[in-house]
Amino acid sequence: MKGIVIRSTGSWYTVGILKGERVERVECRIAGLFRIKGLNVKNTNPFAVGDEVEVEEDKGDYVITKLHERRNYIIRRSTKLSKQTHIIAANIDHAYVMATLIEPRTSTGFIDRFFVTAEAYAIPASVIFNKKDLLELDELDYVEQLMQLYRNLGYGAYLICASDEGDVPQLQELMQGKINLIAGHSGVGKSTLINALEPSLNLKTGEISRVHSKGMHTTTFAEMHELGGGGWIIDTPGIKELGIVDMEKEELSHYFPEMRDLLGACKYNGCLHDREPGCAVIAGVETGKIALTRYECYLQILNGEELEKEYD
Ligand SMILES: Nc1nc2c(ncn2[C@@H]2O[C@H](COP(=O)(O)OP(=O)(O)OP(=O)(O)O)[C@@H](O)[C@H]2O)c(=O)[nH]1
Ligand SMILES: [Mg+2]
Ligand SMILES: [Zn+2]
Repeated sequence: MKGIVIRSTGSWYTVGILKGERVERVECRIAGLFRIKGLNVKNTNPFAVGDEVEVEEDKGDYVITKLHERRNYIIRRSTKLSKQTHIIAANIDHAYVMATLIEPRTSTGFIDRFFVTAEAYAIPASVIFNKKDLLELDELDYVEQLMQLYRNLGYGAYLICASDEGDVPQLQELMQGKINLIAGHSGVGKSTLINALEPSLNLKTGEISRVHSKGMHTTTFAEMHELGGGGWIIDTPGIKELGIVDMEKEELSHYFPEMRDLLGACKYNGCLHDREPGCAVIAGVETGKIALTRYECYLQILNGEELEKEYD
């Protein structure tokens, strides 16, 4: 039977099997990792939410026996400097990163890294700025500017208050009929938004720590939830960082849409747009065509510990 991984706790997987219009849920174990084709042992989770799998029944037990090829996925380094990787979710139609200016603070670098990761598999992506109600006028201006920047790059950008019913229908419409992923730091309001989209889910939400202004890691497993109007949304546990993986230095600029268009114009083949003379990207930053925050994030990823140093 073919199914889709709806929830993964690490040792048990809930797989949804389509029975006509209905999705039947079965609890599965794995048949023995090394007998399953197509698994990458560097991943901390052999199966991710969204994976399409084959399930067999064995004396009342359900066992996953095969992983179908992934159409795409969002992956990150498990911890800083770790060689292990973690697939956040697979087979996604639209990837949303939720960001907040305060309680907790999300940096533009985090948003940019998320978009780079989505670009690598050409997954349409958007940013949802949440907790609009907490923002002062100058902060609202700043968010508007960021939203304009991201829209100009081809991403969706929304500003909402997840607890305000009026803000939800626009997202409901966008998410209909698709497999949607929502990721972000702990406490930004991912589960709160999903509850607003689908109140019957009644997902657990958590307070923000007064001391650190950060979330308390309330959601602990990624899980896919069915939307009433059709489609799915994948709630994920809050993540601190988004280490970029599976990417070489020369590839990186291809995942910045504003750089992609200029790449042929650099003087040197294999220009990394760092300090090279005649670099069209650096010229683009100087004329303001490329936002400085975006370029700075590019350099951080390029020169950080994240990418394999194949060309050094
Ligand atoms: N003021 C305000 N608070 C919000 C809003 N959205 C969510 N919150 C609050 O933020 C806190 C964290 O919300 P959660 O939905 O648990 O956050 P999360 O992103 O799911 O966090 P993790 O599961 O830990 O990753 C809760 O106390 C929510 O009530 C909002 O738009 N405005
Ligand atoms: Mg949550
Ligand atoms: Zn260049």
